Amino acid sequence: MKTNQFSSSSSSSPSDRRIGALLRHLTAETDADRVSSVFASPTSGGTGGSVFAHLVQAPEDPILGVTVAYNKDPSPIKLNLGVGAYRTEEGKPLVLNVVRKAEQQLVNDRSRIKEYLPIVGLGEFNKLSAKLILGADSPAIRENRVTTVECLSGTGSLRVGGEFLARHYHQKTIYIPQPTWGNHPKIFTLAGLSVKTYRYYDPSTRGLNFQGLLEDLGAAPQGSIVLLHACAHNPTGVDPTLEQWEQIRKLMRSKGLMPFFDSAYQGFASGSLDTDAKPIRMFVADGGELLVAQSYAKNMGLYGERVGALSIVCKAADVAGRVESQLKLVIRPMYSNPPIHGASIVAVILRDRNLFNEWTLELKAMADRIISMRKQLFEALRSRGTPGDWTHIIKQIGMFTFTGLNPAQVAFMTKEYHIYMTSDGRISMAGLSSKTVPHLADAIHAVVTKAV
Ligand code: PLA
Repeated sequence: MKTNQFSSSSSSSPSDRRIGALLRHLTAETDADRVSSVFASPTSGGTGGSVFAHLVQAPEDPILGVTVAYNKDPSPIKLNLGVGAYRTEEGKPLVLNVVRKAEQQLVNDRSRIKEYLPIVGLGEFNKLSAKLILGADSPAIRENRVTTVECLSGTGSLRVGGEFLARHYHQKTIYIPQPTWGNHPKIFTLAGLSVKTYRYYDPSTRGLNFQGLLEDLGAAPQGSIVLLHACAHNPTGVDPTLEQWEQIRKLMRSKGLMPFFDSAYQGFASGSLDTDAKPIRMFVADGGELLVAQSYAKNMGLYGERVGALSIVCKAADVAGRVESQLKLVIRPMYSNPPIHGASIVAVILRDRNLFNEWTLELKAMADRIISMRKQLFEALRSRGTPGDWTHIIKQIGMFTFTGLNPAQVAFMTKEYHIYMTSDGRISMAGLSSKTVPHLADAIHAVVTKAV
């Protein structure tokens, strides 16, 4: 401990000691002084005002706040199409059968303990997660050039990856699509990166602005980081075709742009885990480096277990080892080490061929139900003669439809029909059911014919 220059240490001179004693005398407090200064201190009890009194009420989160408002609504016909959370035809949250089986296995195993995991999480989970996203025959895995760390779902994986890049990558700018998931800019800014956007969605076609995307990435400074949605783009439901992905890959590699994939919906776009991972695997196949954040929230329905992984594909095994050592320095002061339960569920399912196959069937059933909701909603609007071209409802991919409804129209639907959705007009198709489609179609019909 550093000592005050006037404190009486054995090495100080007699004059220093005298000055020290004088200082202590002049600043001496009585017990009564100490008690009264405790009460005068702003953090103590008593009559003083709160040190937080100046705080303004923060707004609710644009996505999770929709659920807060929904929960407060007493209406029996209310419908939550805000957050991207899968619901059954009965409108109930779903725990997958394979997840129940895996949990039962875990509970029955009396040898299981609750010790801390390593900083990088559950080793088997990490290996299996890399295989799931990169492919079992991935050259990068074979050559040991991938490091995977368990993180707190997709969000945590993005945050850890972002902070790692901010500390160790030469370019600090990340380009995110316009629009994108609303949490992206916040995550990356707080991780220490500077956030810019690239054109992605064209409202006039309700499709991809591919030319704008190529122009913006082409104009990005050499080496910039680029956030790419692996599949089922949120909120637009618009994905590049494989041919377009190939062009994006070529352009990015020619400019040394660093791909950072966000894979929050693997299996939810096409119903196939491998098909949905193709864009990532194209980038791995060229031997270049990249990051990928994986989430098991949606595809295994493990939302609240917070289970995900960050993989960094490197050019060589020794680099991957050093990258991992640095990831540990990012994670340790953030949350020390990740939780054990969710990762164990995933590991049980991924390691067992039968459970894995069962999972793919359940996943496909969820994806198919969402696709059937698209068809039903489209048909319902057509049968009502609702003005406008609604084909984007069946063309868009994944959990969401980006309806094109504006904030005023959304507000009307919430007020008059108790339908809750984000103000950008995004609806979670996974929250719909055959029973609720007519109600939603009535609301959309009313709002577009009413000229809100
Ligand atoms: N990336 C994208 C593109 C997402 O849409 C989401 C979740 C995540 C990452 C993070 O998910 P995780 O941390 O739970 O794994 N988006 C949701 C939920 C489904 C949310 O906003 O938190 C959404 O409604 O947009």
